[in-house]
Amino acid sequence: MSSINYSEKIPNNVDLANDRTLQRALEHWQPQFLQWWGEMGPTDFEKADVYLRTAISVDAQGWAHYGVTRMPDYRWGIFLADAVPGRSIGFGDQMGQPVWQQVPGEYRSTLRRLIVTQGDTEPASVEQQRLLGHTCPSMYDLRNLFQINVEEGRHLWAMVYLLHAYFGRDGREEAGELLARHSGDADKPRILTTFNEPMSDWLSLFCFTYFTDRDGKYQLKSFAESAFDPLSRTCRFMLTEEAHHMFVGETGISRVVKRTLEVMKELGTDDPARIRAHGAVDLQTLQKYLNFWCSSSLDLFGSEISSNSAANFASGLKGRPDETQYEDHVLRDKTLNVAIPEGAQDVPMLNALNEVMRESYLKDCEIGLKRWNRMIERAGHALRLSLPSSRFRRAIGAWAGLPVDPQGQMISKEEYGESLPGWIPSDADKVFVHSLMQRVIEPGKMAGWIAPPERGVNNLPVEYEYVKLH
Ligand code: BYC
Repeated sequence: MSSINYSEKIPNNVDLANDRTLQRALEHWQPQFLQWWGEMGPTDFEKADVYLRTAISVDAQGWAHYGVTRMPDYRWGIFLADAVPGRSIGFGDQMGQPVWQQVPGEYRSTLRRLIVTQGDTEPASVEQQRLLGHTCPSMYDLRNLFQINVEEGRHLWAMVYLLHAYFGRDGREEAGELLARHSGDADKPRILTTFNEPMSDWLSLFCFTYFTDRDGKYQLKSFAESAFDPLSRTCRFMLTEEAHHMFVGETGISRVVKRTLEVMKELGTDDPARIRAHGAVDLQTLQKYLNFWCSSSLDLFGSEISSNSAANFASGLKGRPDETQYEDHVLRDKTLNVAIPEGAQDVPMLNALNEVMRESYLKDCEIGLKRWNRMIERAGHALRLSLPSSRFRRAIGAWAGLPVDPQGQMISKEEYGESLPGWIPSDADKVFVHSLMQRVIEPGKMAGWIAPPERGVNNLPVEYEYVKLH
């Protein structure tokens, strides 16, 4: 087995060089990871030289290095944010006690499951996006896709580090399983539904990075509060990279809206058929993609009423994002009025925390919507993009499988069945969107359905050759 030079090959701040047991475990896992990357990562770009950022430290001023590298040679590092001296548990029944540097036996299997679920999403998203390089709308976008892919790979490393370092043999087995499940696989699918959805066009990628990566932000923020300190520190650092993924989503959709508005102005029409014929995405089609990925991502918060959420909070495993913003961190006496199909119910707050998180997530999602709608309004059009109701098209929780329209109204099953193809991308919509996905790789050039970005990467011009294809 090849040995790894830890100071060069795997940048880290966890003193890997001095932990022989962990080194051996990771030495065993690393070739499996590289094999997985070769088989399931971005297809056909192994030899491309890509301008990528690599995490090299946790220093807020200079945590990343930018340079040209081939993706299989990317240095997937292991970084924990700096320890907070004297950190104590910030919520739940053990509030005020010192945080844990090891996993307490009684929480071992729950914590492992949470870490595995988090870890599972990272390679899943790389698998979902593996073919998109072939249809990139520009070289700038191609580079951003690869940046996201290698960083999701690093986030997998982050979770695998925790499994190897703190969960012994079962942790090592779970780390192996993270590479054995595959997105959309009939026998061994990824754990959460959204991560089994096919992603075969860039409009889906932008919606996914807008909505699904934002769930990532919320889940990582809630782990950043965890009493298990290594998890908290890992997730705090992962959030630094996550911001770029959401940026790709938000600016990607903004650029689509901008281009569509240009075409509408050029043609003097808001007729979707004419906009499509001109090679742009009509806003009605964009709305359907927003409906699809937003509703799918809403499921990722779990059930409205959940005993898991209550137990995870009470035991200190998983807090609320930015826990310090709240006054009550124990929540034993609070209730929340939760709307379920049977009517509104007062639910113990501890059991309603998934819903609390989903609601604040939706508020965060609204920010982009406001921006896009301002662009549409300024261009003089009446249409407004919107988020679907959190009851629409749910597969998890109290509203799962119920016929609810995007405004949140319960309708008949028949009406729902007939209307759904008009609310989410139909087969015909997908065929149309796919027809736009023609690869553009001349530096600085953009596909006709998307406007150029406002600026390039790391102060480089938009026309920079971000990916050198050989
Ligand atoms: N699909 O009490 P419930 C990211 C399961 S994204 C399938 O309702 P709970 C990223 C659940 O596992 C962030 N199954 O919910 C983004 C449970 O199963 P068991 C990922 C689901 O447990 C883009 C049962 O239903 N991180 O990082 O309170 C690119 C009842 O659960 C789903 C995490 O998710 C679903 N949508 O909360 C790359 C954090 N929802 O145990 C990366 C870790 C629920 O009965 N995970 N189920 O067999 C968690 O914190 C929790 O597991 C969940 C669910 C929030 C997902």
